[in-house]
Amino acid sequence: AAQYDVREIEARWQQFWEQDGTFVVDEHDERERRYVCDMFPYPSGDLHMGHAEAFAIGDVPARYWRLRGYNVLHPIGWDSFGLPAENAAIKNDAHPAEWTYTNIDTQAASFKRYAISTDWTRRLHTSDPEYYRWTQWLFLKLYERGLAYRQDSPVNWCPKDQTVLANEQVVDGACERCHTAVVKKSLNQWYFRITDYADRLLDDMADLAGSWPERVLAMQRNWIGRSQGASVRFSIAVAENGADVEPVEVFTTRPDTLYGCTFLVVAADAPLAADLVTAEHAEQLEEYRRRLDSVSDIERQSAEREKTGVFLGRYAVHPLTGEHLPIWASDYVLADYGTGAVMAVPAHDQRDLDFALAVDLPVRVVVDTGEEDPVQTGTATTGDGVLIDSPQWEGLGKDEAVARAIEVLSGRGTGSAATNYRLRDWLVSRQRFWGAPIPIIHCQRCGEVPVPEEQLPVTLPEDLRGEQLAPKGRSPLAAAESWGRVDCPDCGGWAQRDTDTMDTFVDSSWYYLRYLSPRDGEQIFDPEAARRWMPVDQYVGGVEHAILHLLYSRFITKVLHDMGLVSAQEPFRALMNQGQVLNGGRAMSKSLGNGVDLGEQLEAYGVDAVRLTMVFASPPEDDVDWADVSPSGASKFLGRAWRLAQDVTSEVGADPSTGAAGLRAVTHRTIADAEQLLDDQKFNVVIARTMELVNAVRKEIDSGAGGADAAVREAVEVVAQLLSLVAPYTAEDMWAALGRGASVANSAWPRVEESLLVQETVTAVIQVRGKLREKIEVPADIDAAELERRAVELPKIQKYIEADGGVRKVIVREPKLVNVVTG
Ligand code: ANZ
Ligand code: ZN
Repeated sequence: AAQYDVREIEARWQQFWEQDGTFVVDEHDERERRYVCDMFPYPSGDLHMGHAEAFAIGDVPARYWRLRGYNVLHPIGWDSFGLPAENAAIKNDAHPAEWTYTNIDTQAASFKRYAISTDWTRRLHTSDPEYYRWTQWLFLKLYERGLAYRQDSPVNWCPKDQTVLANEQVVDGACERCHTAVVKKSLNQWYFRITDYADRLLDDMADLAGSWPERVLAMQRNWIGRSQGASVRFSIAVAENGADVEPVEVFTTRPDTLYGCTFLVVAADAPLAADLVTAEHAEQLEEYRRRLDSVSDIERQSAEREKTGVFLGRYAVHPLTGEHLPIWASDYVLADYGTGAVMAVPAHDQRDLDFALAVDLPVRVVVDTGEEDPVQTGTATTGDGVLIDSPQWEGLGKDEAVARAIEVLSGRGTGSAATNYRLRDWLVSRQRFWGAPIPIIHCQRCGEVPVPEEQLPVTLPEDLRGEQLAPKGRSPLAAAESWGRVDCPDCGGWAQRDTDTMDTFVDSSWYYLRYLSPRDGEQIFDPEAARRWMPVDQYVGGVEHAILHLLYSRFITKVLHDMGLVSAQEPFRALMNQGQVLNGGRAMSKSLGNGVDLGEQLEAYGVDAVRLTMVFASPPEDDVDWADVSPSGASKFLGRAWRLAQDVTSEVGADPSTGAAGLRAVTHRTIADAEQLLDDQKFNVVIARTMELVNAVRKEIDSGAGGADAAVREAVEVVAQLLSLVAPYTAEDMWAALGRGASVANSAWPRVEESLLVQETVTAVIQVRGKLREKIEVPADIDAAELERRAVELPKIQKYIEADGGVRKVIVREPKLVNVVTG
């Protein structure tokens, strides 16, 4: 008998799909479209188990929709700019492109073997000049619209590595890599004005509810952090020397507690603190600020951190009572949130209370919450209650009091309703080499001048390598003097290219649009194609991108929408976060030594078995523990399925209604359930049901009419189609063995014969006055009302009821008993 030879099958079908162009999209195909997009990989080494899981999962909807008759786009590309390539180049005295494109080739070969249903003609790499040309074009469009700007801002700086560090790279005030104390340094940086889109980014999430994981939406909501409240202006009491100081604005979510404000606190590191401090206190502030440089924002806001601060020697005037309130500086107030200043209400805000108790400032209760006195307990009373000792809004609850306070303040011109966001503008410049150069020219005479569009792309110099790329306090591009020196596009005078490159999150914020016309030399993407394909119907990727990548992509899509280039307001209609692949209950890591090599798994069990194992292990969003699964079991199952196709002897097109009715019922119930399960993304259960069907067919072949039964053919064809979603090699080979040719991937999803979906029934007993009078067959899931209706309507029961003097009461115990009480 024929053998299930995985290696031979893989080689044969991989070649077939490539030559056949099975997954190449026909743009003229006017069937309804579906766009499935996987978060594209970063080319670090070969594919790993995490890729194997994510791409196996993403391929299920792509292949399913293809079978359902949609014109499906499922592209692939590489997110190929970024630091690892640069570090490898420094170490190996090479150019980052060498490492990058070698790894891409390796991964591409693995992807082809892994048999993802991808249109390879659309492949892209963000580090190709023909791609980053458009990343630069996008930058220029944002610049034109006032959405890209430059500003001096404090950044974390490692003096040893001579580079900017992200907040996450600062650990206990030191560089995560070399443990040198990190300093704050002011650098001129490029930003994208994503804060202009904060409201839209928040409000449009309503359309994503239900089709994005709720936790991702919650994380985005929290990151944007919109709070509603008031801004309140405090004038500054005139000092003895008569110096006039600007009023201080604060943002508060609780203007109702204004009468409880007993002091003001400003961020010690904000310019405001330096503006406010009097000469006598200046030195203390300076000393306090020096200590602050090495503390992260996260530590500063931690509730556990001991509260410290310095008095600035100045007083604010309470806008309603005229009382003089001392102004302090502290590190628990952040410089870049709100206005960098707070009205402290120690009775009702814990951090303010901790501070008041630490430096001995008064506490005034203005909300009666029924809780104990905050000074006694050390716990601020934050619960809901009734406002007290607050003349204009005494007796009101919180929401009414907030509204009333805003009204009063507005009336006096000392405050107004205000909205504040946690979201900051997006810092996009990097002093690194392997990224898209920022397409701006700095001219001595004209200032910032955009590179004219026809001069794009501004390509990276090819002659820098090794040590020349190492960070030296400025971008490595600054060392490429001949590259940087240009004539000003405006005045022709002496000018210099911007030497920073863009954050790689810019590259990945729009790649799903480039897939639509990846070779377009005239425009960033074809707006007509975007009209046809956008938004992406199913986006698949890890939850580690829940905030930044998704937020940036949503932002850029909205900008492109505003430019009239894409009608969609949101890039991704539905999002699926696959779980992680663990080994022994823990993430795979070098230090634990529990890594599993994908290549070895594929060698040992074959592609289909690994893919099937990934999908079968759990629902897509759950983790897969490789220590708990059985790829060898998967491989045996696939062999069993494959042999069914070898055993079918009936003709193609044989009428299944002539075959075994029992098997047909199983087949059609399986198809109907699979449709539902696929819609609900319970892919693992689809596989379980396929296994049951395989068992049923085997039993039929071995005990019934054997492989000649037309119902057996029908069932095995369905098995091949279901398996094609996760085990494409085996499925194609079965389909061919069944005489159906190629390709199962483009066959038509089987139609369910409703008449074969026999419902499960039970026998219900009907009594009149406790005596058994009738039995009927009813669906097992019938409800009480329906069962009563069917019972009472029966002519025989009607007769008994009439004879007994009518219905007094009906007792129903669905689905099995109805008792009619008469008389
Ligand atoms: C008075 C008050 C009374 C406050 C009260 C709270 C409770 P969210 O909701 O996160 O926006 N705040 C304002 N700016 C701040 C800054 N730069 N650093 C640290 N804290 C700041 O928080 C808004 C509240 O956080 C504001 O409302 C302010 O304290 C504080 F019973 O004002 B509140
Ligand atoms: Zn100029």
